[in-house]
Amino acid sequence: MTDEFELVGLEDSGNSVKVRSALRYKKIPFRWTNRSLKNNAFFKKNAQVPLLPLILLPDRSTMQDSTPILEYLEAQYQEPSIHPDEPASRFVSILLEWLSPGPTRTTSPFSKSPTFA
Ligand SMILES: N[C@@H](CCC(=O)N[C@@H](CS)C(=O)NCC(=O)O)C(=O)O
Repeated sequence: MTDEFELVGLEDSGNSVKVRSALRYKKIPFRWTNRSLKNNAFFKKNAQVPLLPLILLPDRSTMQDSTPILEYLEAQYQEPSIHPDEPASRFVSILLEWLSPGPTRTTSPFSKSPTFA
Protein backbone atom coordinates (compact mmCIF):
# COMPACT_ATOMS: atom_id res chain seq x y z
CA MET A 1 0.00 0.00 0.00
CA THR A 2 1.29 3.42 -0.98
CA ASP A 3 -0.28 6.81 -0.39
CA GLU A 4 0.43 7.87 -3.93
CA PHE A 5 -1.35 7.52 -7.22
CA GLU A 6 0.72 6.25 -10.11
CA LEU A 7 -0.21 7.59 -13.52
CA VAL A 8 1.14 5.66 -16.48
CA GLY A 9 1.07 7.75 -19.64
CA LEU A 10 2.92 9.43 -22.45
CA GLU A 11 3.77 13.11 -22.92
CA ASP A 12 2.11 13.14 -26.33
CA SER A 13 -1.04 11.39 -25.18
CA GLY A 14 -3.67 14.07 -24.68
CA ASN A 15 -5.72 11.82 -22.42
CA SER A 16 -2.66 11.12 -20.23
CA VAL A 17 -1.70 14.76 -19.80
CA LYS A 18 -5.33 15.72 -19.17
CA VAL A 19 -5.42 13.40 -16.14
CA ARG A 20 -1.98 14.61 -15.06
CA SER A 21 -3.20 18.22 -15.23
CA ALA A 22 -6.15 17.36 -12.98
CA LEU A 23 -3.88 15.65 -10.44
CA ARG A 24 -1.59 18.68 -10.41
CA TYR A 25 -4.48 21.16 -10.23
CA LYS A 26 -6.00 19.31 -7.29
CA LYS A 27 -2.56 18.91 -5.66
CA ILE A 28 -3.03 15.15 -5.36
CA PRO A 29 0.31 13.41 -4.77
CA PHE A 30 1.15 11.15 -7.67
CA ARG A 31 4.00 9.55 -9.50
CA TRP A 32 4.27 9.79 -13.29
CA THR A 33 5.48 6.70 -15.10
CA ASN A 34 6.34 7.13 -18.74
CA ARG A 35 5.00 4.17 -20.72
CA SER A 36 7.85 2.37 -22.43
CA LEU A 37 8.98 -1.07 -23.50
CA LYS A 38 10.88 -1.29 -20.21
CA ASN A 39 7.62 -1.36 -18.23
CA ASN A 40 5.68 -3.50 -20.69
CA ALA A 41 5.21 -6.40 -18.24
CA PHE A 42 4.04 -4.01 -15.52
CA PHE A 43 1.62 -2.33 -17.94
CA LYS A 44 0.19 -5.61 -19.22
CA LYS A 45 -0.27 -6.89 -15.68
CA ASN A 46 -2.27 -3.82 -14.65
CA ALA A 47 -4.06 -2.71 -17.82
CA GLN A 48 -7.34 -4.19 -18.99
CA VAL A 49 -7.08 -2.57 -22.42
CA PRO A 50 -3.93 -1.50 -24.29
CA LEU A 51 -4.66 2.21 -23.96
CA LEU A 52 -3.33 5.13 -21.96
CA PRO A 53 -3.73 6.55 -19.46
CA LEU A 54 -3.61 3.86 -16.80
CA ILE A 55 -3.86 4.98 -13.20
CA LEU A 56 -3.05 2.93 -10.12
CA LEU A 57 -4.89 4.12 -7.04
CA PRO A 58 -3.16 4.18 -3.65
CA ASP A 59 -4.65 0.74 -2.92
CA ARG A 60 -3.12 -0.38 -6.26
CA SER A 61 -6.48 -0.97 -7.92
CA THR A 62 -6.52 0.39 -11.47
CA MET A 63 -8.62 2.51 -13.78
CA GLN A 64 -8.40 3.39 -17.47
CA ASP A 65 -10.23 5.89 -19.66
CA SER A 66 -9.57 9.50 -18.79
CA THR A 67 -13.19 10.58 -18.32
CA PRO A 68 -14.15 8.12 -15.55
CA ILE A 69 -10.73 8.70 -13.99
CA LEU A 70 -11.47 12.43 -13.89
CA GLU A 71 -14.93 11.73 -12.45
CA TYR A 72 -13.41 9.55 -9.75
CA LEU A 73 -10.82 12.20 -8.83
CA GLU A 74 -13.51 14.88 -8.82
CA ALA A 75 -15.70 12.82 -6.47
CA GLN A 76 -12.84 12.01 -4.10
CA TYR A 77 -11.13 15.43 -4.18
CA GLN A 78 -13.92 17.94 -4.70
CA GLU A 79 -11.86 21.11 -4.17
CA PRO A 80 -10.76 22.68 -6.35
CA SER A 81 -13.30 21.44 -8.84
CA ILE A 82 -12.18 20.90 -12.42
CA HIS A 83 -15.60 22.18 -13.53
CA PRO A 84 -16.93 25.74 -13.34
CA ASP A 85 -19.35 26.57 -10.51
CA GLU A 86 -21.95 28.28 -12.67
CA PRO A 87 -24.55 25.57 -13.47
CA ALA A 88 -24.87 26.05 -17.25
CA SER A 89 -21.08 26.21 -17.69
CA ARG A 90 -20.70 23.19 -15.44
CA PHE A 91 -23.20 21.24 -17.55
CA VAL A 92 -21.33 22.15 -20.75
CA SER A 93 -17.98 21.24 -19.18
CA ILE A 94 -19.18 17.78 -18.17
CA LEU A 95 -20.98 17.25 -21.47
CA LEU A 96 -17.93 18.19 -23.54
CA GLU A 97 -15.77 15.79 -21.57
CA TRP A 98 -18.21 12.94 -22.18
CA LEU A 99 -18.48 13.81 -25.86
CA SER A 100 -14.71 13.72 -26.29
CA PRO A 101 -13.70 10.88 -28.57
CA GLY A 102 -12.43 7.71 -27.02
CA PRO A 103 -12.33 4.16 -28.31
CA THR A 104 -12.90 2.67 -24.87
CA ARG A 105 -15.70 5.01 -23.85
CA THR A 106 -18.55 2.64 -24.64
CA THR A 107 -16.77 -0.57 -23.72
CA SER A 108 -14.85 0.43 -20.61
CA PRO A 109 -16.07 -1.24 -17.42
CA PHE A 110 -15.31 2.11 -15.79
CA SER A 111 -17.60 4.06 -18.05
CA LYS A 112 -20.85 5.13 -16.48
CA SER A 113 -23.45 7.69 -17.31
CA PRO A 114 -22.23 11.22 -16.76
CA THR A 115 -23.03 12.85 -13.43
CA PHE A 116 -24.35 16.36 -13.83
CA ALA A 117 -24.45 17.11 -10.08
N1 LIG B 1 -11.27 6.96 -24.07
C1 LIG B 1 -9.89 6.84 -23.68
C2 LIG B 1 -9.01 6.90 -24.89
C3 LIG B 1 -7.65 6.40 -24.59
C4 LIG B 1 -6.79 6.53 -25.80
O1 LIG B 1 -7.24 6.58 -26.96
N2 LIG B 1 -5.49 6.57 -25.54
C5 LIG B 1 -4.53 6.66 -26.60
C6 LIG B 1 -3.51 7.71 -26.25
S1 LIG B 1 -4.24 9.29 -25.99
C7 LIG B 1 -3.81 5.34 -26.71
O2 LIG B 1 -3.51 4.73 -25.72
N3 LIG B 1 -3.52 4.90 -27.93
C8 LIG B 1 -2.74 3.72 -28.12
C9 LIG B 1 -3.35 2.80 -29.11
O3 LIG B 1 -4.41 3.14 -29.65
O4 LIG B 1 -2.78 1.75 -29.31
C10 LIG B 1 -9.51 7.96 -22.70
O5 LIG B 1 -10.20 8.98 -22.68
O6 LIG B 1 -8.55 7.78 -21.96
